[in-house]
Amino acid sequence: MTQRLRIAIQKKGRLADDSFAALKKCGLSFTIRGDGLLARVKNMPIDLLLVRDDDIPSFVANAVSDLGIVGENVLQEDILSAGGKMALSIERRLGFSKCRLCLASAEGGSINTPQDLQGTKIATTYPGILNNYLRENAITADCVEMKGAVELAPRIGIAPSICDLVSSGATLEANGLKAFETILESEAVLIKSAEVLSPEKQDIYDRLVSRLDGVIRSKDSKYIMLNAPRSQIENITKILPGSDAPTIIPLAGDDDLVAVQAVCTENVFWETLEALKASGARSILVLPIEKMMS
Ligand code: PRT
Ligand code: ZN
Repeated sequence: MTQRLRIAIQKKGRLADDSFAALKKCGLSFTIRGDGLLARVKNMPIDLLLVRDDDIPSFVANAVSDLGIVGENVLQEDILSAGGKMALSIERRLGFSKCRLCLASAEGGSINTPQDLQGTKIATTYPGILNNYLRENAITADCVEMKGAVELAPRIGIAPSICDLVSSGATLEANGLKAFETILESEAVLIKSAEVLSPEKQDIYDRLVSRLDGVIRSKDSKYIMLNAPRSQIENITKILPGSDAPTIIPLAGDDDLVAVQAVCTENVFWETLEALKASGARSILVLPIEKMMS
C-alpha cells in the first residue's frame, strides 16, 4: 500500500482558511467535510489531519503527523511548557496569520513600560512565553493564566495588564487598552517531525515543499513589462525591486526603444511605477505571478 504523508492543520479558525489556501495553491485537491478528522488529498498521497491548533505541535512531535501548520505563538508556548524541547523542526515560515504577542495595559494608566510591571499581575493565555520574557528581562511579576477573554482582565480587576495576541489592534482599543511592548512576532510555520521519513514519504515531502517555496516566493512577486529608451536600461534595472537581469527585447522599427521584462520578487508599489516613468519607461504593465519553480 502506498504510504501517505500526513499534515496536521487547524480544522476551523484563523489559521484554517489560509492553510487550506496554501495547500490548494500547491496543487493539492481535497474537500473538507463537516465533522471529518481526516481529509484525503485526491491527487497526491497526502492526508490532512484536521484538529485544534493547540494539538498540532504535540501531534507532530509524537509523529502522529509528519508535518503541521501552526502559529509560532502556539509552537513556542508548547515548546516552553514541554521544558524547552520538542522532537520537531521549523521547516518554512509561511507568511500568513501574522500577529504580535503584546503586553498591554489601560490607556492613560500607570503601566506604560515593561519596567512598570515589576510586582504587578499580568493576565495571559501564554504563561510559558510570558514567564520566559519576564525572566530574561529580570522583571518579577505574577502571571495569571486565563483560557480566553484576556482583554477583559483589567476591567474586571483580575490584573492591570495583559499579554495577548494583537493583529489589527481593534480588540485592545475597544477595551480601552494600549500595547506597549511586543514580545513575539508570529506567523504560521510548517513544522516537521524529527522522526526520519521513509524514502517514499520523503519524496512526497520534497515535492510539496518545493511547490510551497514557489507559492511563498510568488506571493509578493510580479512580472513587469515596459518599454524604455535603450540608454535608460541600467537606471531602470536599478529601480525594479528584487529583479535579476531583466530580459531586453528590441522593438520592431525602433532603434531607440526596447521592451524590458522582469520578475520582481518584492512588492511593486505605485512609487516604483512613478520612478520608472520618470526614468523614461512607458506602457508599464504589472502582472501577478501564479506559480514559480526554479
Ligand atoms: O479552535 P482552535 O484551538 O483551533 O483555535 P483558537 O481559537 O485557539 O485559535 P484562533 O483560530 O483564534 O487563532 C489561531 C491562530 O491564528 C493563533 O494561534 C495565531 O497564530 C493566529 N492569529 C492571527 C490570531 C490573531 N491573528 C488574532 N488576532 N489569533 C488570535 N487573535 C485574537 C487575539 O487573541 C485577540 O483576542 O484576536 C484578537 C485581537 O485581534 P485584533 O485584530 O482586534 O487585534
Ligand atoms: Zn487553540
